Amino acid sequence: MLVVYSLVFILLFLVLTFTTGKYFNTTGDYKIFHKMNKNQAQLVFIFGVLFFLFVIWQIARWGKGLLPVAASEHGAEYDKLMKITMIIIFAVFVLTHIVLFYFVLKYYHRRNNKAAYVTHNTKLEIVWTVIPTVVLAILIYQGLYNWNSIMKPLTDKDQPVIVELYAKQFDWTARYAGIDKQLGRANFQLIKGANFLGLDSTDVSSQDDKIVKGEFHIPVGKPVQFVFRSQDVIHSAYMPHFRAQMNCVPGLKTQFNFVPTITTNEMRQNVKNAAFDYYLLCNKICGTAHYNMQMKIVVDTPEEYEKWLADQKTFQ
Ligand SMILES: [Cu+2]
Repeated sequence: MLVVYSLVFILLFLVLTFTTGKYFNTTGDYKIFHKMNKNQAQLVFIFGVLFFLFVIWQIARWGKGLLPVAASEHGAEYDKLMKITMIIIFAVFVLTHIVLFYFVLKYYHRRNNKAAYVTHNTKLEIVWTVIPTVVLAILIYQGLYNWNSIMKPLTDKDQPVIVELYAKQFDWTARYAGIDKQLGRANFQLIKGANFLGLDSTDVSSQDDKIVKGEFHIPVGKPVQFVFRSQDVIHSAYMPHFRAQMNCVPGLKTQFNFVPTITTNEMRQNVKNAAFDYYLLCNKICGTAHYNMQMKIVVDTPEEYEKWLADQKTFQ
Protein backbone atom coordinates (compact mmCIF):
# COMPACT_ATOMS: atom_id res chain seq x y z
CA MET A 1 0.00 0.00 0.00
CA LEU A 2 2.83 2.38 0.87
CA VAL A 3 4.38 1.75 -2.57
CA VAL A 4 1.07 2.64 -4.27
CA TYR A 5 0.76 5.84 -2.23
CA SER A 6 4.37 6.79 -3.02
CA LEU A 7 3.85 6.21 -6.77
CA VAL A 8 0.63 8.27 -6.76
CA PHE A 9 2.46 11.02 -4.88
CA ILE A 10 5.37 11.06 -7.37
CA LEU A 11 2.94 11.05 -10.31
CA LEU A 12 0.95 13.98 -8.90
CA PHE A 13 4.18 15.84 -8.19
CA LEU A 14 5.32 15.38 -11.80
CA VAL A 15 1.91 16.49 -13.16
CA LEU A 16 2.04 19.55 -10.94
CA THR A 17 5.60 20.45 -12.00
CA PHE A 18 4.73 19.95 -15.66
CA THR A 19 1.50 22.01 -15.60
CA THR A 20 2.92 24.86 -13.53
CA GLY A 21 5.86 25.04 -15.94
CA LYS A 22 3.44 25.24 -18.85
CA TYR A 23 1.47 27.97 -17.09
CA PHE A 24 4.54 30.10 -16.49
CA ASN A 25 5.64 29.68 -20.08
CA THR A 26 2.33 30.76 -21.51
CA THR A 27 1.36 33.80 -19.47
CA GLY A 28 0.60 36.41 -22.00
CA ASP A 29 -0.71 33.93 -24.58
CA TYR A 30 -4.41 34.22 -23.81
CA LYS A 31 -5.64 31.31 -25.97
CA ILE A 32 -3.61 28.67 -24.09
CA PHE A 33 -4.41 30.35 -20.79
CA HIS A 34 -8.14 30.22 -21.58
CA LYS A 35 -7.95 26.57 -22.64
CA MET A 36 -6.21 25.63 -19.38
CA ASN A 37 -8.82 27.44 -17.31
CA LYS A 38 -11.60 25.63 -19.11
CA ASN A 39 -9.85 22.25 -18.74
CA GLN A 40 -9.34 22.81 -15.04
CA ALA A 41 -12.99 23.81 -14.52
CA GLN A 42 -14.15 20.67 -16.38
CA LEU A 43 -11.77 18.51 -14.37
CA VAL A 44 -13.09 19.96 -11.09
CA PHE A 45 -16.65 19.23 -12.23
CA ILE A 46 -15.78 15.64 -13.19
CA PHE A 47 -14.06 15.27 -9.82
CA GLY A 48 -17.29 16.50 -8.17
CA VAL A 49 -19.38 13.85 -9.96
CA LEU A 50 -16.89 11.10 -9.03
CA PHE A 51 -16.81 12.41 -5.46
CA PHE A 52 -20.60 12.04 -5.15
CA LEU A 53 -20.49 8.54 -6.66
CA PHE A 54 -17.77 7.68 -4.11
CA VAL A 55 -19.98 8.99 -1.26
CA ILE A 56 -22.93 6.86 -2.46
CA TRP A 57 -20.65 3.83 -2.76
CA GLN A 58 -19.33 4.35 0.77
CA ILE A 59 -22.85 4.53 2.21
CA ALA A 60 -23.80 1.32 0.39
CA ARG A 61 -20.54 -0.42 1.35
CA TRP A 62 -20.22 0.60 5.02
CA GLY A 63 -23.80 1.47 5.94
CA LYS A 64 -24.53 -2.07 7.12
CA GLY A 65 -21.66 -1.78 9.60
CA LEU A 66 -23.70 0.65 11.69
CA LEU A 67 -25.07 -0.37 15.08
CA PRO A 68 -28.33 -2.35 15.11
CA VAL A 69 -31.54 -0.93 16.62
CA ALA A 70 -31.05 0.48 20.15
CA ALA A 71 -31.49 -2.10 22.93
CA SER A 72 -32.47 0.41 25.62
CA GLU A 73 -35.47 2.65 26.28
CA HIS A 74 -33.64 5.96 25.95
CA GLY A 75 -31.70 4.62 22.94
CA ALA A 76 -34.74 5.07 20.69
CA GLU A 77 -34.95 8.82 21.55
CA TYR A 78 -31.21 9.15 21.07
CA ASP A 79 -31.30 7.49 17.64
CA LYS A 80 -34.19 9.71 16.52
CA LEU A 81 -32.20 12.86 17.28
CA MET A 82 -29.17 11.37 15.53
CA LYS A 83 -31.28 10.61 12.45
CA ILE A 84 -32.71 14.17 12.27
CA THR A 85 -29.21 15.65 12.67
CA MET A 86 -27.77 13.41 9.96
CA ILE A 87 -30.59 14.24 7.52
CA ILE A 88 -29.96 17.98 7.98
CA ILE A 89 -26.18 17.58 7.66
CA PHE A 90 -26.53 15.42 4.56
CA ALA A 91 -28.97 17.82 2.86
CA VAL A 92 -26.65 20.79 3.48
CA PHE A 93 -23.66 18.75 2.33
CA VAL A 94 -25.33 17.76 -0.97
CA LEU A 95 -26.62 21.28 -1.74
CA THR A 96 -23.39 23.14 -0.97
CA HIS A 97 -21.25 20.64 -2.89
CA ILE A 98 -23.47 20.69 -5.98
CA VAL A 99 -23.18 24.49 -5.97
CA LEU A 100 -19.43 24.33 -5.31
CA PHE A 101 -18.59 22.09 -8.27
CA TYR A 102 -21.17 23.56 -10.64
CA PHE A 103 -20.10 27.17 -10.05
CA VAL A 104 -16.46 26.36 -10.79
CA LEU A 105 -17.60 25.11 -14.18
CA LYS A 106 -20.06 27.95 -14.83
CA TYR A 107 -17.88 30.86 -13.76
CA TYR A 108 -14.31 29.94 -14.74
CA HIS A 109 -12.38 32.99 -15.95
CA ARG A 110 -13.15 34.28 -19.42
CA ARG A 111 -11.75 37.33 -21.12
CA ASN A 112 -13.83 40.50 -20.60
CA ASN A 113 -15.84 38.80 -17.83
CA LYS A 114 -15.79 40.90 -14.71
CA ALA A 115 -16.61 39.67 -11.22
CA ALA A 116 -19.38 41.61 -9.47
CA TYR A 117 -17.97 43.85 -6.76
CA VAL A 118 -20.16 43.36 -3.69
CA THR A 119 -19.03 44.90 -0.43
CA HIS A 120 -22.11 44.24 1.64
CA ASN A 121 -25.53 42.61 1.37
CA THR A 122 -27.72 42.87 4.44
CA LYS A 123 -30.37 40.46 3.18
CA LEU A 124 -27.72 37.78 2.52
CA GLU A 125 -26.13 38.32 5.93
CA ILE A 126 -29.50 37.89 7.64
CA VAL A 127 -30.37 34.75 5.64
CA TRP A 128 -27.12 32.93 6.38
CA THR A 129 -27.17 33.90 10.04
CA VAL A 130 -30.83 33.25 10.83
CA ILE A 131 -31.21 29.84 9.11
CA PRO A 132 -28.30 28.11 10.94
CA THR A 133 -29.31 29.80 14.22
CA VAL A 134 -32.87 28.50 14.04
CA VAL A 135 -31.80 24.99 12.98
CA LEU A 136 -29.15 24.79 15.72
CA ALA A 137 -31.54 26.16 18.35
CA ILE A 138 -34.08 23.43 17.53
CA LEU A 139 -31.41 20.69 17.61
CA ILE A 140 -29.87 21.96 20.87
CA TYR A 141 -33.28 22.29 22.53
CA GLN A 142 -34.18 18.73 21.55
CA GLY A 143 -30.70 17.56 22.60
CA LEU A 144 -30.97 19.13 26.06
CA TYR A 145 -34.47 17.70 26.48
CA ASN A 146 -33.16 14.21 25.62
CA TRP A 147 -30.10 14.66 27.84
CA ASN A 148 -32.25 15.57 30.84
CA SER A 149 -34.57 12.61 30.36
CA ILE A 150 -31.62 10.20 29.83
CA MET A 151 -29.65 11.46 32.85
CA LYS A 152 -32.63 11.58 35.21
CA PRO A 153 -31.60 9.78 38.42
CA LEU A 154 -33.58 6.72 39.53
CA THR A 155 -35.34 6.62 42.89
CA ASP A 156 -35.94 3.71 45.25
CA LYS A 157 -39.47 3.51 43.82
CA ASP A 158 -37.97 2.37 40.49
CA GLN A 159 -36.41 -0.61 42.33
CA PRO A 160 -33.33 -0.59 40.13
CA VAL A 161 -30.85 -3.42 39.76
CA ILE A 162 -27.61 -1.90 41.12
CA VAL A 163 -24.42 -2.85 39.31
CA GLU A 164 -20.99 -1.42 39.95
CA LEU A 165 -18.56 -1.60 37.04
CA TYR A 166 -15.00 -1.45 38.24
CA ALA A 167 -12.32 -0.53 35.71
CA LYS A 168 -8.62 -1.15 35.91
CA GLN A 169 -5.83 -1.72 33.42
CA PHE A 170 -7.01 -3.80 31.59
CA ASP A 171 -10.27 -5.45 32.57
CA TRP A 172 -13.71 -4.95 34.07
CA THR A 173 -15.30 -6.36 37.20
CA ALA A 174 -19.03 -6.19 37.93
CA ARG A 175 -20.35 -6.05 41.49
CA TYR A 176 -24.01 -6.61 42.38
CA ALA A 177 -25.51 -5.08 45.50
CA GLY A 178 -26.86 -8.34 46.92
CA ILE A 179 -29.98 -8.90 49.05
CA ASP A 180 -29.69 -5.57 50.94
CA LYS A 181 -29.67 -3.68 47.59
CA GLN A 182 -26.69 -1.69 48.78
CA LEU A 183 -23.13 -1.72 47.53
CA GLY A 184 -20.70 -2.08 50.43
CA ARG A 185 -18.05 0.56 51.09
CA ALA A 186 -14.75 0.26 49.25
CA ASN A 187 -11.40 1.96 49.60
CA PHE A 188 -8.32 1.61 47.41
CA GLN A 189 -6.12 1.27 50.51
CA LEU A 190 -7.87 -2.03 51.28
CA ILE A 191 -6.91 -3.55 47.90
CA LYS A 192 -4.93 -6.66 48.79
CA GLY A 193 -4.67 -10.13 47.26
CA ALA A 194 -8.12 -11.53 46.48
CA ASN A 195 -9.82 -8.31 47.62
CA PHE A 196 -8.87 -6.52 44.40
CA LEU A 197 -11.88 -4.18 44.63
CA GLY A 198 -10.78 -2.95 48.06
CA LEU A 199 -14.10 -3.83 49.75
CA ASP A 200 -14.43 -2.96 53.40
CA SER A 201 -15.18 -6.26 55.22
CA THR A 202 -16.26 -4.35 58.36
CA ASP A 203 -19.18 -2.87 56.39
CA VAL A 204 -22.13 -5.28 56.65
CA SER A 205 -23.56 -4.27 53.30
CA SER A 206 -20.41 -5.46 51.51
CA GLN A 207 -20.78 -9.05 52.86
CA ASP A 208 -23.52 -10.05 50.41
CA ASP A 209 -22.13 -8.18 47.39
CA LYS A 210 -21.55 -10.42 44.40
CA ILE A 211 -18.39 -10.05 42.36
CA VAL A 212 -18.53 -11.16 38.77
CA LYS A 213 -15.88 -11.48 36.08
CA GLY A 214 -15.93 -12.52 32.42
CA GLU A 215 -19.53 -11.61 31.67
CA PHE A 216 -22.36 -9.95 33.54
CA HIS A 217 -26.12 -10.28 33.23
CA ILE A 218 -28.94 -7.70 33.40
CA PRO A 219 -32.70 -8.29 33.21
CA VAL A 220 -34.79 -7.01 30.29
CA GLY A 221 -37.41 -4.35 31.06
CA LYS A 222 -35.97 -3.38 34.48
CA PRO A 223 -34.06 -0.18 35.22
CA VAL A 224 -30.37 -0.84 35.84
CA GLN A 225 -28.39 1.65 37.91
CA PHE A 226 -24.72 1.54 37.01
CA VAL A 227 -22.05 2.96 39.31
CA PHE A 228 -18.57 3.30 37.84
CA ARG A 229 -15.19 3.27 39.57
CA SER A 230 -11.62 3.13 38.35
CA GLN A 231 -8.48 1.91 40.09
CA ASP A 232 -5.76 3.58 38.06
CA VAL A 233 -6.42 5.89 35.10
CA ILE A 234 -9.49 7.32 33.41
CA HIS A 235 -11.39 4.60 31.53
CA SER A 236 -14.71 4.94 29.78
CA ALA A 237 -17.52 2.41 30.09
CA TYR A 238 -19.03 2.18 26.61
CA MET A 239 -22.08 0.02 25.91
CA PRO A 240 -22.79 0.96 22.27
CA HIS A 241 -25.88 -1.25 21.77
CA PHE A 242 -27.56 0.52 24.69
CA ARG A 243 -26.31 3.96 23.53
CA ALA A 244 -24.56 4.43 26.87
CA GLN A 245 -21.15 5.78 27.78
CA MET A 246 -19.71 7.13 31.02
CA ASN A 247 -16.17 7.96 32.15
CA CYS A 248 -14.67 5.93 35.01
CA VAL A 249 -12.53 8.30 37.05
CA PRO A 250 -10.12 7.29 39.86
CA GLY A 251 -11.33 8.64 43.21
CA LEU A 252 -14.79 9.47 41.91
CA LYS A 253 -18.03 7.55 41.47
CA THR A 254 -19.94 8.20 38.25
CA GLN A 255 -23.40 6.92 37.36
CA PHE A 256 -25.65 6.05 34.47
CA ASN A 257 -28.91 4.16 34.26
CA PHE A 258 -30.93 2.58 31.49
CA VAL A 259 -33.68 0.06 30.86
CA PRO A 260 -32.62 -2.77 28.51
CA THR A 261 -35.43 -3.59 26.07
CA ILE A 262 -34.11 -6.47 23.94
CA THR A 263 -32.67 -9.71 25.34
CA THR A 264 -29.49 -11.18 23.88
CA ASN A 265 -31.52 -13.99 22.27
CA GLU A 266 -34.02 -11.58 20.68
CA MET A 267 -31.18 -9.44 19.32
CA ARG A 268 -29.52 -12.53 17.83
CA GLN A 269 -32.72 -13.14 15.84
CA ASN A 270 -33.01 -9.41 14.96
CA VAL A 271 -29.55 -9.21 13.43
CA LYS A 272 -29.72 -12.82 12.12
CA ASN A 273 -26.45 -13.70 13.80
CA ALA A 274 -26.47 -16.56 16.31
CA ALA A 275 -23.06 -15.47 17.62
CA PHE A 276 -24.12 -11.88 18.42
CA ASP A 277 -23.29 -10.55 21.90
CA TYR A 278 -23.59 -7.23 23.68
CA TYR A 279 -20.33 -5.83 24.98
CA LEU A 280 -19.03 -3.39 27.52
CA LEU A 281 -15.93 -1.78 26.02
CA CYS A 282 -13.37 0.70 27.28
CA ASN A 283 -13.59 3.82 25.12
CA LYS A 284 -10.68 5.78 26.54
CA ILE A 285 -7.15 5.01 25.35
CA CYS A 286 -5.86 3.86 28.72
CA GLY A 287 -2.70 1.90 27.92
CA THR A 288 -1.16 -0.93 25.90
CA ALA A 289 -3.98 -3.50 26.26
CA HIS A 290 -6.79 -0.94 26.02
CA TYR A 291 -8.04 -2.52 22.79
CA ASN A 292 -8.83 -5.73 24.64
CA MET A 293 -10.56 -4.20 27.69
CA GLN A 294 -14.04 -5.61 27.30
CA MET A 295 -16.69 -7.64 29.08
CA LYS A 296 -19.63 -9.53 27.64
CA ILE A 297 -23.12 -8.33 28.65
CA VAL A 298 -26.00 -10.80 28.65
CA VAL A 299 -29.55 -9.43 28.71
CA ASP A 300 -31.77 -12.11 30.24
CA THR A 301 -35.46 -12.45 30.94
CA PRO A 302 -36.08 -11.55 34.62
CA GLU A 303 -36.42 -15.28 35.52
CA GLU A 304 -33.14 -16.24 33.81
CA TYR A 305 -31.46 -13.28 35.46
CA GLU A 306 -32.59 -14.24 38.99
CA LYS A 307 -31.38 -17.78 38.40
CA TRP A 308 -27.99 -16.59 37.15
CA LEU A 309 -27.58 -14.15 40.05
CA ALA A 310 -28.37 -16.83 42.61
CA ASP A 311 -25.47 -18.89 41.25
CA GLN A 312 -22.93 -16.12 41.81
CA LYS A 313 -20.71 -16.17 44.89
CA THR A 314 -20.92 -13.40 47.49
CA PHE A 315 -17.87 -11.41 48.61
CA GLN A 316 -17.91 -13.13 51.95
CU1 LIG B 1 -9.50 1.37 29.80
